[in-house]
Amino acid sequence: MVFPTWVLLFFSALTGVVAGPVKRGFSLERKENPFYPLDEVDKLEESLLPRFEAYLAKKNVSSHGCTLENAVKRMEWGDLTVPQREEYIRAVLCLQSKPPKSPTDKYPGALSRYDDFVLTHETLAFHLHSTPHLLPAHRLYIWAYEKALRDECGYTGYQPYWNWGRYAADPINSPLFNGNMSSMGGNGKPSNYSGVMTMGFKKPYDVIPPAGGGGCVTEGPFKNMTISLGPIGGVLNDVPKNPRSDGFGSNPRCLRRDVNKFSAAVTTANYTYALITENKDVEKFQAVMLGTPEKNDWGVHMGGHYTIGGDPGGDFFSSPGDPVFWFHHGMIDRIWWIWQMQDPEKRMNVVPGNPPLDDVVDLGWTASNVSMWDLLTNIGGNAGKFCYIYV
Ligand SMILES: *[C@@H]1O[C@H](CO)[C@@H](O)[C@H](O)[C@H]1NC(C)=O
Ligand SMILES: *[C@@H]1O[C@H](CO)[C@@H](O)[C@H](O)[C@H]1NC(C)=O
Ligand SMILES: *[C@@H]1O[C@H](CO)[C@@H](O)[C@H](O)[C@H]1NC(C)=O
Ligand SMILES: *[C@@H]1O[C@H](CO)[C@@H](O)[C@H](O)[C@H]1NC(C)=O
Ligand SMILES: *[C@@H]1O[C@H](CO)[C@@H](O)[C@H](O)[C@H]1NC(C)=O
Ligand SMILES: *[C@@H]1O[C@H](CO)[C@@H](O)[C@H](O)[C@H]1NC(C)=O
Ligand SMILES: [Cu+2]
Repeated sequence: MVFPTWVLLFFSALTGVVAGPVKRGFSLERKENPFYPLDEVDKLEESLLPRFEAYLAKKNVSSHGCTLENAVKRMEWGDLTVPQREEYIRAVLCLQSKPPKSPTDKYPGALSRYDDFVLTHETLAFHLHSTPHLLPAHRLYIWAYEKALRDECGYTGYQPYWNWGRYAADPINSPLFNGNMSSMGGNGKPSNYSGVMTMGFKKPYDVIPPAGGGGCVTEGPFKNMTISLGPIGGVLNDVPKNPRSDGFGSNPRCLRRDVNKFSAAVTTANYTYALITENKDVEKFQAVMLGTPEKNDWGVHMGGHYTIGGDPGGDFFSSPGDPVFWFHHGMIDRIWWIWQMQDPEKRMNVVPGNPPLDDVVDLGWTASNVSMWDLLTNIGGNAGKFCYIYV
């Protein structure tokens, strides 16, 4: 059968079989969100993918099998459908209802499997936050939590993240904090706390000003959540003291928050973009992210924690006790990846502080020990068990 030329052209256009090589770059295939157009960080991420893809193409993936194409997708909370958000919330509540695996005689304050994770962050706080470990240890920590949600509570999705900039102008009315049953819970009730001092910063950053909340969260799926461990660091002055001096005793109390616009203002997309693009070495990137008192700059890490505030969110040791912690550190993990993609040849294998080759990240009962050097890539790290991207 002979077809006229236009039929052949039409057919080839339909199937994509056109003359010459077809370049097929990897794409995130983000769905457009009518409420939140892509910001400059999202666009930067997209624009760096071809570079990262070219870098990965030179690597031998047969030892772990992870590629950009088969990596799972961690999504922004607001890009999940409402049923997907509800499924995630159910899994968190499930983890909070399971018995702990940590030894209860030693840590009577750990009342649930969820608390096991909080306890890890408390007992290993200095190990997890040491200069070389901060980024890789939190990467492992989030992954282990995601795995527990999936393996122990039947969750079928992946850990969502919080793109701070999306909600910075009005965090209380965001899908994350609006207090409805598909949010991560609302603001705290009004309380009389007078603000929280910060160390080393000048006005107006010398204090986290009260933002109208600070009391118990009374709306949303976590309104009945019991906080038990801690406080250890302590932020609000009227949180009952833990019965044990190490903070590992049982101290049942409500989840408190002060969803704070003032703090969120230093997490708009332009701050994150500047952090990622202006700090070429990893020491600088990590330091600026964590805050620079000399420049009176809180940095996005503190900015995000202080947007949640309260108890235990405001306590350095116990902050994972607020279930939004995982979203915040997901975003930290995401921007580390975006920072790496700018120059993958140089940045995929560096951490600050020059740790030894046998350095190990130890999460206690939360995960097996892993070489710190095997935690630096989300594509094939942790012996291939890391295989995810942020979309
Ligand atoms: C890739 O890695 C696998 C497994 O580690 C090894 O058997 C294979 O020889 C490597 N291939 C190349 C081209 O280096
Ligand atoms: C809760 O808030 C989200 C985000 O604004 C919205 O999509 C959802 O429909 C709300 N749910 C209810 C029950 O109002
Ligand atoms: C705040 O303090 C005022 C005056 O001391 C008191 O009347 C009020 O009950 C307090 N409110 C809360 C929520 O503690
Ligand atoms: C909280 O507990 C009360 C009393 O047991 C119950 O009626 C309510 O449904 C619970 N709400 C949530 C969101 O867990
Ligand atoms: C980000 O934008 C805000 C508002 O326009 C501005 O005040 C702030 O200085 C900017 N920050 C950076 C790091 O450019
Ligand atoms: C994990 O690493 C720590 C620190 O290096 C070590 O003390 C501990 O014994 C290791 N645990 C296991 C199970 O290997
Ligand atoms: Cu931490």
